[in-house]
Amino acid sequence: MSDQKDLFAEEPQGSSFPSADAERRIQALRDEINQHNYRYYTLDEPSIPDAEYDRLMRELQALENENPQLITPESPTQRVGAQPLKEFAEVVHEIPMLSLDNAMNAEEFAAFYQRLQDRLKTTDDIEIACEPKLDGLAVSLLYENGILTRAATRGDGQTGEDITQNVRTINNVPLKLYGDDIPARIEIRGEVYMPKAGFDAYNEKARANDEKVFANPRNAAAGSLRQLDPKVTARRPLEFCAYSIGVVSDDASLAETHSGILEQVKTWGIKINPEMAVVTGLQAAQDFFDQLGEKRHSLAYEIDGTVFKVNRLALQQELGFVARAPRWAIAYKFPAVEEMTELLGVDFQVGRTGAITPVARLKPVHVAGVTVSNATLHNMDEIARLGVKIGDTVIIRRAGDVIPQVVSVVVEKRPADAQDIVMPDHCPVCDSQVEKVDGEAVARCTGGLVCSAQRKEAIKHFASRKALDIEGLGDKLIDQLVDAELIDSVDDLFHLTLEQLSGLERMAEKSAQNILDALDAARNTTLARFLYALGIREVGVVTANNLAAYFGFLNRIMQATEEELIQVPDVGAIVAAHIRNFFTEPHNLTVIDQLRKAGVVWEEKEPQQDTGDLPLSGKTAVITGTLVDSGLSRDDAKDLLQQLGAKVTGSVSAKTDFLVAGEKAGSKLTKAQGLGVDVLDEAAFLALLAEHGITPASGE
Ligand code: 9MJ
Repeated sequence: MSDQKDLFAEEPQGSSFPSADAERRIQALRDEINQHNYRYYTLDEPSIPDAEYDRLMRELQALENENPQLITPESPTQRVGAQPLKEFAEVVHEIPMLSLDNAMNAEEFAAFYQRLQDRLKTTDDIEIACEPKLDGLAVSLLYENGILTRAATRGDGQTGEDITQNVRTINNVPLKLYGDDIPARIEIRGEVYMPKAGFDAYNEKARANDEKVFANPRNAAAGSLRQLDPKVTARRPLEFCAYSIGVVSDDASLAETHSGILEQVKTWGIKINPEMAVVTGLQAAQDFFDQLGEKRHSLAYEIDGTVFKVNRLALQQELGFVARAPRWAIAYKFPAVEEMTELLGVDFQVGRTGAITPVARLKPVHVAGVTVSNATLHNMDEIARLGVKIGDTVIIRRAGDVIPQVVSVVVEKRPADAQDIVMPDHCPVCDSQVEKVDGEAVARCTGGLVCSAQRKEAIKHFASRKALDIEGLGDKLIDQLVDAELIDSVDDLFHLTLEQLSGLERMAEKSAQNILDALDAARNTTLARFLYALGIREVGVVTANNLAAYFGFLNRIMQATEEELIQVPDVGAIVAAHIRNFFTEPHNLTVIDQLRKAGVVWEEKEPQQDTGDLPLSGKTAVITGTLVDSGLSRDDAKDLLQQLGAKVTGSVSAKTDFLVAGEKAGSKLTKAQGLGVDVLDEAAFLALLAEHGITPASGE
């Protein structure tokens, strides 16, 4: 192609010429890093630990620093770094980027299929490529001689914006294609989107920092790509997934089907959607739609429907286009996840730690197959941010299994008598003063254990599965017991009698006895469970485990100073202060004493010392999913990692060194991928253990 830039043709500009060794090593490192990127981002099969990847990148960076004349734009070191733009340049698409017609229900989809058969003058079943419809921003990537030279938004389909600098920061977009038969020039089209875990993590952080939150992952993707400063985009967890090609040079030898082309694109290092399938006939396509609809909420990213495309390119050509959309494709939409309804009022719920959460009471509305009548409003800062008043028409969004959210207010529909939402200054349950600590978004009831709402929540937590696991003692029963004033605090549970229990409404004597038996069994527990059950603020299962492992004895934890506490993995200054405060509160000491007197026991032992020179010392790991092959429980896996010196925490963050992901790994895996955290599957995890002489199958 005449207009191609040959990026390799430039003369070295440095004063000294690099050694051939450096040049070869740089090339080898780039190839190796690209290979790892491909395995990680495209195949989802990471091959090396993070630390090794970092080492390769650092070596490349150092060599490039020494030999700046060898830096090329497609080097993996060059993703971020461009200066902020004043504005985006225009890009005229050589082939317009089409939009898709929609089908909103099965009839409309059947009508589309019928039109295909009519136009193709056939009654035979048609081969259809089925793809999840990603809800992000359509983007075109132009590769010339295998190198990403331009990325553009769809814009109006004819003209888009040049967002090359921003797209270069998306880790799963290869800066250089590799593999065989790459055309001299090829445009790859697809969607840039923000996976749900990245979106949630981003918003959570933004909410905590009082920054702008995104209403949905699509806005998040669009907002992130529209940044003039690529460094901002680089911090957003975006991904690209290809779903078609645009302009392509004559040397290309492409497959004859849409799905075949995408498979080729995949071999060049570009992600395509693993849910994609090819089916034959209307019924099979409708089945794909139904199945994807069921799976939708468990996917790591938002989709708003299924895109169906006639698979054979020859048939696509025969069908042609109308206006801005091809006749051979359709977007068959799922029911909306956003709906409009009215905010009837706001309730204030009191949690275990006294946190008061405003909850929107809504005129019931059907959202994505579920009737929604409540939605969380998080806290008063969120209410201020939304600018919402009682009586407002609001947009509700339901995504996955998360609690429905109020996304925004339709201000034009605000009635004249709309009322401000005011945080009560007294607890709606116990009437104690409500306080708001400066710098914290939450307001809290100061009633402590005087507040029956807090007491109920504390007892529910104590009895819950990961705490003392008292079978049969569910939320409703605890409400009943507190309301009947049979229990006041957790230690009272162990003094309940058969008579008291069976005197409760809808409680047969047999069930009452079962509960007493369960309470008896729960007396034998572990230090970690007991600690977790106490409900100390911000002490979750992982922190409780770490505290138990570090100190070994409850008394040592109770007497530990904040300085000692922060030595424990996962414990920072804030958590240490919460732990200290908890154990200085006389009431808590009484409850612990009473629990011991009631016969609650656990084993205590000297902790194992971490000498700091174990193989995984200094590494932080997270374990998720089920370890099927080894049959190890997550607790066992954790013990083994801890034996090797690793710190094991419960949630993935930028500080996580690696994630062990078993089968059915969910949001932690997506979050890890979003953050670029190294992921070990079970085989890699077992290999890591084996490397350090641990083989669980042989009885380790
Ligand atoms: C999305 N949004 O996932 C197309 N899309 O094809 C898929 N969009 C598309 N295909 C042609 N999977 C125009 C748009």
